[in-house]
Formats: sequence, C-alpha cells, structure tokens
Amino acid sequence: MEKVSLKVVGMTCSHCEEAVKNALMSVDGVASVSVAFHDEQVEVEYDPEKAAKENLINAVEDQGYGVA
Ligand SMILES: [Cu+2]
Repeated sequence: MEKVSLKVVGMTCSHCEEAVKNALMSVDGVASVSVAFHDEQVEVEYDPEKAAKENLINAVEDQGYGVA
C-alpha cells in the first residue's frame, strides 16, 4: 500500500468532503481516504499495482475540484 497526500482546492463544506471521498473510494485499488476540507488536505491509501496517483487526481478533478 502506498500513501499519498493531495492538496485539493475548491472544497467548501462537508458535502464537498463527501463527494471527494466517494470519488476516490470508487477508484479501483483505493483502500482508504480521509478528507479535511478546511485545510484542503486529502490522504489516500492505495495499491500502486492497481491505481496510479494520476487516477486519484482524475477522480477528484472529475468532481469539479482542483488538485494543486
Ligand atoms: Cu460543499
């Protein structure tokens, strides 16, 4: 398992937090996600054999949020 920390911009409330979390959890290989919208911090634990960091970024961007 690999752990990555993403800076996600555009999240303004717990609904955003939930949307980002659900999007990341739906990526194959993602084991756990923790999101804190107030500090724009997203921690993802994933299997690097199944998912790449790029897949995680795409999933977040598909929801309309930015990854800095
Ligand atoms: Cu929101």
